[in-house]
Amino acid sequence: MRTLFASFFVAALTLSFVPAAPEQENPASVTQVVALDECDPVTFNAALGADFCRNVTLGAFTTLSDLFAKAAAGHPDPDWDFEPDTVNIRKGTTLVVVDQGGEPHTFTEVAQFGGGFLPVVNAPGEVTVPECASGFSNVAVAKTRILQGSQRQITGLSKGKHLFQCCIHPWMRTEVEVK
Ligand SMILES: [Cu+2]
Repeated sequence: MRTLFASFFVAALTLSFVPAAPEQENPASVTQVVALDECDPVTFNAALGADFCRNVTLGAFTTLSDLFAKAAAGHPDPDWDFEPDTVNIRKGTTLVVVDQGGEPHTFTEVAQFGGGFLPVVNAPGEVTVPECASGFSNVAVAKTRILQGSQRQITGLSKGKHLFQCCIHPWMRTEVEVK
């Protein structure tokens, strides 16, 4: 009897033995870029539709006509911005781009910085870059869109320099250097 108990005990021990968890790999590193803007909900939504701009302005905002006027003068509003302007990452790092502004943006890789798809906010004489051509009717552009409060993850960037800009507000630019 004692032997039987002993073998049960051993069996129970064996069954309850949980192999040690495999060694944790280093979690993939993540670097964040934020998209910022100060759209004025009243004037933006009157022109562009309800909920286009969902900014909680807390007193800091730019009206739609001011945004257009600044862009036309060649001095686009600096509150429309990707931060940081330059990012240095190692290969394998995930880039997470978060829209903390009030309106949609795109984070679109381009060969050369240039104009977006809305001539009204391009700098004078600035030509739309091919990667932004046709705006959201182009699936390739639409896929790079980031809505308010959401994020886009970019993985698999090759070593070297990568340029990203917003196809709506083309002065929003970030240069990513992958080592
Ligand atoms: Cu934008």
